[in-house]
Amino acid sequence: MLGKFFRKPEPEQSDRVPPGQHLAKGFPVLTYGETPNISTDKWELKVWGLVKPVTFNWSDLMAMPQNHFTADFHCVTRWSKLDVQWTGVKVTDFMSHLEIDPKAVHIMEHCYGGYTTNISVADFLREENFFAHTLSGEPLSADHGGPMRLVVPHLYAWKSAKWINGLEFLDNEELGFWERNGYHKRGEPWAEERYGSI
Ligand SMILES: Nc1nc2c(c(=O)[nH]1)N[C@H]1C(S)=C(S)[C@@H](COP(=O)(O)O)O[C@H]1N2
Ligand SMILES: [Mo]
Repeated sequence: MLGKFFRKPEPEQSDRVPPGQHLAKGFPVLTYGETPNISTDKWELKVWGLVKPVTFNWSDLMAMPQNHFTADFHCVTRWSKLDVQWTGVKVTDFMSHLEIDPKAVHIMEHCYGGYTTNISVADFLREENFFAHTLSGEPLSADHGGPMRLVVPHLYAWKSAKWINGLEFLDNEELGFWERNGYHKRGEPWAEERYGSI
């Protein structure tokens, strides 16, 4: 698998590449199904379930503090990309606008196009997670999840929902698309949580 699409990590990078992963050349696109085309003036993010329901639009997100992020990206199909440069809104800043029922312990991420993926509130509420609208200084392209995606650097990238449009707060763990199809409920790359037990 090394060669055209992958390269071996430099020694100083190797402790940042999880077991069983290779560094990708470029930034591959990994999408199941069609790529939705959503303009910023149509884009919305709804929250519902065990939370006070609210709908955010593009200007709501732009009015929140904007930050630059450098994050490593690990796809379960065994490619990783280090130091991806993004701009967007920290999940913790976004969450300060929500009134969450304390019974909420899990979240289903929903996307334009119907993709879903589940995450615990604890994994979601980490300081390093963010909503991204800019990649390497350019507006995030549709194939990488533009206009807005989630990035959860500490889990396999299938948890980083592209074209995100909903967060459903739950009192129990439900499974998203890949999780129902044999992938791990949590997906921690350093523990190689690739596949579920069923
Ligand atoms: N809506 C949606 N989000 C998604 C996916 C998808 O198919 N649909 N693929 C996931 C997977 S498996 C990976 S590895 C990353 C890929 O992001 P990229 O295409 O920007 O590299 O997006 C994740 N988020
Ligand atoms: Mo992936």
